[in-house]
Amino acid sequence: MAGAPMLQLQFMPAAELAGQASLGPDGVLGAACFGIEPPASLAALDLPLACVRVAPLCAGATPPVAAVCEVWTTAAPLRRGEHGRLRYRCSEEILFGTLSIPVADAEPVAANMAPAMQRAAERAYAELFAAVEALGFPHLLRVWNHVPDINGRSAGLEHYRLFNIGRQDAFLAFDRQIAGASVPAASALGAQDGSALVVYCMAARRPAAALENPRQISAYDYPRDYGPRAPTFSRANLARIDGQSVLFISGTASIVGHQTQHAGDAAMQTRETLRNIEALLQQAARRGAAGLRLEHLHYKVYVRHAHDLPLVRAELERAAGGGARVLYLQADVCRADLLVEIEAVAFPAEPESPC
Ligand code: 3EB
Repeated sequence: MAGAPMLQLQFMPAAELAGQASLGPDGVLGAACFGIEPPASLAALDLPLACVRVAPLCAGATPPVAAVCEVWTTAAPLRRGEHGRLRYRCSEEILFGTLSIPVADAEPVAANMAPAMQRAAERAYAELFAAVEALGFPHLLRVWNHVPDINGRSAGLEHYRLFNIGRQDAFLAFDRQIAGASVPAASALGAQDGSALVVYCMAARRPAAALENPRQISAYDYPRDYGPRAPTFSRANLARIDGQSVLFISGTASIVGHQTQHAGDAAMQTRETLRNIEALLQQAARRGAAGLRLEHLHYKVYVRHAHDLPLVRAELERAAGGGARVLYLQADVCRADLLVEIEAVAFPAEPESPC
């Protein structure tokens, strides 16, 4: 539709976002910056900006790119604000928000002696739910989670597993479903020597539809082998925002059923991951988002070992073509045997109108 306030996603060097007058910051709904140190000029903008201590992998870039951004823009009128620790911007229909919770001083939500990481996760989600409910955007569509030292352990449990306990407790405390169509899409990755849990999200006034992958057991039904509480996320979410269909594909890995496939082989893990993403595109097609192919997607690719980048990139380019928009990042993935995780966003075409 001509003139519709379309939601868009762009990847760019941080310096470009900091310097690009045409982008706003007025037209920017929100952004995430991936780098060991975001440029001060960016941090100074009055913008909800998730600062994630994850290194970009921009092979061959001269000069080397120190920080890259994921930038969400819309032509819809925006409001901005803060609610507790959540910084946000919102249009009439969608809210982008971010918050950062220092793990060590996370206060318990309930009177409990849980390890700091579990408390931080429960705090983060409790503050997120309180904010989006108060602001009138109660439907969480998509959440990105960056957990410091995600594969490290405290109190005998991996930090990712502690994170899962705290996240699920917050869902339960806010009377939210922990399975089914209202569960948000998500990614959960590590962050380098950071001390804070960084969460950013998209939330909406109206509900969207979660999708699951028939090749995989729903994450919220994982058996206890992966931790005392299952992860609370859906495989994808299909929403309509500001006159635009948006498909959020969660962080996706080389998992079939509930088991990791191809341990130790980054190329084969990438292929299996792309098969899972294709299965999600088929599910989306059955819900009306027809015609989506791998080459149409925007990707973020998290590679555990930077030296696997050429293998991973070759597989993605073989499947999605050399022209796909891709942000490669070096990050730890939530299972120790996973070498790569890929998330994606697509903007399905509108159904043909009869006139
Ligand atoms: C998986 O499929 C891989 O805990 O929010 C992917 C996306 C993964 C989101 C999360 C975890 C999460 O289980 C890991």
